[in-house]
Amino acid sequence: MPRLEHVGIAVDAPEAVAACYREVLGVLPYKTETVADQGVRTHFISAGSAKLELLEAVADDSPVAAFLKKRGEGLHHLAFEVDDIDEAFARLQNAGFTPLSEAPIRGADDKRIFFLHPKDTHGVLIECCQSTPPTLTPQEIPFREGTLAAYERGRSEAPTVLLLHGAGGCTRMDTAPLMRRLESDFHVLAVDFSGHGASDMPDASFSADLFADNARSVLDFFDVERADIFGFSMGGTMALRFAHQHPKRVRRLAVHGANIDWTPKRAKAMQSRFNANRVANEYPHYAEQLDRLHADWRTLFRRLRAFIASLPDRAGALTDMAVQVHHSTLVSAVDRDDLFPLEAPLHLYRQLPNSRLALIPGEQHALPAVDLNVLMALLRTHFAWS
Ligand code: CMX
Repeated sequence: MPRLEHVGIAVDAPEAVAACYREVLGVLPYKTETVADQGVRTHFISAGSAKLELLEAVADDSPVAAFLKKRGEGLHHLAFEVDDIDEAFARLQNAGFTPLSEAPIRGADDKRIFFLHPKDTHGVLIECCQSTPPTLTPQEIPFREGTLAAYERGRSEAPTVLLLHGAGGCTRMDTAPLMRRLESDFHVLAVDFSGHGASDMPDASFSADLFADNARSVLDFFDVERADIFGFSMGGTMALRFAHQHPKRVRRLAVHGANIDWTPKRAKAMQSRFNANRVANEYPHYAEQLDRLHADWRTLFRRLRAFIASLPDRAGALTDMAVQVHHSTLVSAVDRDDLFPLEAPLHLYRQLPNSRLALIPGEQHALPAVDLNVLMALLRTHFAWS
């Protein structure tokens, strides 16, 4: 179902309006962006699950200037996020609505948008929008003999959340959509683990210490003393590892799809996902994506298989570690995960001394398949808890 993404408000003086919402909501705009071809400057304010978009005219002949002249400051449009903007455009046009452009166009905030004529929508201008993947430019961080790729969004004065992706994934594959959703309230950092994405392949073999050290290097580089950490799957285990090693540097934790109870069966199931020849032969589209996103995914897969093979011997040590992580931790998973059984999140939840459990309806382990609205609502509640 489309979700209310933002409310557009036409304003004469953005500073005065921002000061007003500071009183009402307690926050200031987190981002300003000019959409030159529409003659408008946008100022985004976080309002929980949706945003306010203050619209300031930057050209006298712009539609927002005309709107302000005719109606004065006030509600300009409601924007609903849809899953497939082209499908929504065709469907609503066929249903008799009048789109105000010939096709979806570029909007603010890395979105594709279109408007519907208010004559068909009872006088309210309605926008449909779809987020496009953000332009993520990595920053190179020195790490041991090579570099790590790290990503930063949001305001650096806001509380920091560090996002850790899963084995064989990377920021662009796994955690980028979360960066976009969290950037309005948090200073969001993400890193490609060693050997993943745009980070260098390390000389050392893969280990929990190596990946936890990746997390430490990112926080050090951005001068962040303490952060909330979200980790998906292997990233979840690394978040726990980091919190265990550096308890003072972590405020809260959230782990999704993580497993610490490594039986030989679970290790085998995970390893079979990293069979490079099978992926190349049976899933050519996935292989193309891996080619694009990792420097050398075949070597990455080979080294992950070796790392995963070592995990059943470490299951006891991982459980010993978990019982000592006292941070408030949200353990989440999909209820019919196709990789790990329900016992995996339950085990982790029971070992962690200060954890909450959330199950999200779903069948696929992969983070991009999880209902982002549900996961975001859980994360916002968990991380914003004072
Ligand atoms: N509320 C109610 N009615 C509105 C309206 C509004 N905010 N804006 C326009 N209308 C009405 C107009 O009065 C007009 O009515 P009539 O046909 O009866 O005269 C009709 O809708 C069409 O408006 P228009 O300006 O003549 O049509 P255009 O196709 O030239 O432009 C629109 C339509 C909505 C794109 C433009 O008016 C506008 O507001 N542009 C700014 C868009 C904007 O906010 N961009 C920032 C980024 C958006 C984002 O990413 O969220």
